[in-house]
Amino acid sequence: MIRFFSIAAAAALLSTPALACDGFEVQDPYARASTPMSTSGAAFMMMVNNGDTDCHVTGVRSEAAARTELHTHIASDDGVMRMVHVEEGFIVPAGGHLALQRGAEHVMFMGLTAPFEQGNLLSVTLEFADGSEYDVEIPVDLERMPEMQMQGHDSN
Ligand SMILES: [Cu+2]
Repeated sequence: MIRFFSIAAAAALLSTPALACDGFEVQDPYARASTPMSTSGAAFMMMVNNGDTDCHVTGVRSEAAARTELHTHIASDDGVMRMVHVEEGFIVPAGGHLALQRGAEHVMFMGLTAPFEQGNLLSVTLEFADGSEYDVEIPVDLERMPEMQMQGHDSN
């Protein structure tokens, strides 16, 4: 029995494409726009790193918009939250995760090629510092409520 399982495990490893950041996965992604007329939108997700090295997400691209960027929110001196492009990218720590959520880190779509409609799937590619990539299909979910810890404030 033990031999059977180890052969199965080896086969599973061989069928996985070689990636430097091979412990990376995206869980529970969704995208939304504020209104049907919006020309921009955002995507949120849990980035999980099951590997033993940090994953450095340096960029993102998609056909869904003219420009797609990694964004976060920062508080300016007067306390107002503003979105900024995070040019250095996101670090997903080894054995850890990074939550992209409303009011914090997110994927930003600017100049939508088509309005976000409920149930649409957006093809998005995440780019890593080592040159590898991760493709994810992100469903548009306009009805999704912000996470509980955001206390109902929708800053997007
Ligand atoms: Cu943004």
